Amino acid sequence: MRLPQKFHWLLLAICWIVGGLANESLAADRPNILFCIADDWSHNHAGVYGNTWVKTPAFDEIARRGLLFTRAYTPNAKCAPSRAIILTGRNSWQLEDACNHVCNFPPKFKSWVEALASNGYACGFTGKGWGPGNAKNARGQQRQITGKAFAGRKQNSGIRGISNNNYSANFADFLKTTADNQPWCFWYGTTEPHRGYQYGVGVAKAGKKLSDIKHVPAFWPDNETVRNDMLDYAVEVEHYDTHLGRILEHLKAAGQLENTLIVATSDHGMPFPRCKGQAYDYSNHVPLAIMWAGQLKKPGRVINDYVSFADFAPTFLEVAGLNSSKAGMQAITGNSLMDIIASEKQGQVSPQRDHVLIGKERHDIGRPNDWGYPIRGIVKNNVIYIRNYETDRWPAGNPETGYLNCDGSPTKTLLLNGRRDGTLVDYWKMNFGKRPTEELYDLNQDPDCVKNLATDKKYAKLKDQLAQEMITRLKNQQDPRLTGNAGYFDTIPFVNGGNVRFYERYMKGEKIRAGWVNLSDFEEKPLD
Ligand SMILES: [Ca+2]
Repeated sequence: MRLPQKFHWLLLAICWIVGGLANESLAADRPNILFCIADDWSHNHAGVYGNTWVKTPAFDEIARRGLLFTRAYTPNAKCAPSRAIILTGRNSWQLEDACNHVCNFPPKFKSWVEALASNGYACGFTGKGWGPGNAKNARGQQRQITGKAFAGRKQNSGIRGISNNNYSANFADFLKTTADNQPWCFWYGTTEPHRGYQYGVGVAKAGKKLSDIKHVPAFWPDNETVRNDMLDYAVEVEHYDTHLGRILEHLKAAGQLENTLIVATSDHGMPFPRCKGQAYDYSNHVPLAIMWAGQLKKPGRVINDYVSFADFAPTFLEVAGLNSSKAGMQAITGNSLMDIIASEKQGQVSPQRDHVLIGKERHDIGRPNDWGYPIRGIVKNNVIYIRNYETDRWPAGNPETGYLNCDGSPTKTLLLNGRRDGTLVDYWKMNFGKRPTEELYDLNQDPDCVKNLATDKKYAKLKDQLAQEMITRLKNQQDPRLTGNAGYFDTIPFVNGGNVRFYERYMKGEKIRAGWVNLSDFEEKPLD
């Protein structure tokens, strides 16, 4: 039976009204999401972890009123791939081009921010979102992959190397644009403590002392240069924390603290040799605190579960009442953290969260053919197992092209000069030298990962178990490197045209800019 035309209109009107009411009540129930991400901040470098030379009162407050995670890891310790994992809930080896640094972000991988934006959330960001690289949709238009940019407010920190983005004021601007009953998500992304730094500012301006540092990682010499470099990094971490504190104040003033899920972390570890861009504990292990004042039971819990950056996307979808297919996203590999948030337990909350997978392909260029340095690894029971797949390549990049996968720094310069004059050759080897196929570190005894146990017979069984578990899990995740297409990642285009085929062009004498390293980082001749 055909309904008369006017009944069609009536039915449609009823649907609009009921649908609108349903959306509104859903909106009122859905929390806001505040995602706070520093750029290159290592695990343990916050007061609440017991650190004495990095002051982080805002992060500490989030942990005290929420949850502090002791085993949070990014699977890939470089800006673009790490952020791609956060945005999609998939590991970097499951993200095609977005596995690599400076890439095209495939349009097929929708981000949770885009999913929330198309499901009633107001979504904004300030500072660093995803990148470096291109994130365009299938029609070639710029995506709002971390939301709409808020960048109008500027300030001068008085410290060279710190951005003039007044992050917290930009957040306040965003908050003013949101409607009363509309949930929102905001991505607060600093460019601190990414380099460069103003050398000596920690001592000269921030009142720090070289003796404040209780432990210099065993893979660097303990001297004034390194300690200054670490304190200058601390000043930039504190800049992130200062704006985090102001953002919390804005939330309190707006009466929105209770209904906001706050996640505070970093994309990966510190921008120092053998840290950022590698796959050791200082590379992938990051600070993480989560607070949801209105919902958390037993705040102040310390969580020892292994959690991965792939777990964020499903968490945010769950609190927004979505799943990956409803959200229009690709299948998600991570597991929502809501079981931990809703629990009253501390320590190990979920027995299944007993490991994380880590790995990388190409980060910065500078090797022949724009090749990467492929690694996969697993962290379990405080042991890291690492497999290096192309051991003829240089882990931090070729010496004659400036070791481009290690940002220029006073510590890097010190180590490079120490090889040249023969005083720090062993340190240089740890930070820049070629590596064996397998590495195994016991984090209980050796948190700095300097004593490789992979050839120690006592650990042979454990090493084989970890290797087998890693391989099985990666195959289940269809990692091309483990499923017969290992060379795939080296074929992905590097999208900064000025630096494509850097090695070949530089070796032919072309002067190419590589602003993130120092001119003195380039060795005069190849070292092998
Ligand atoms: Ca970074």
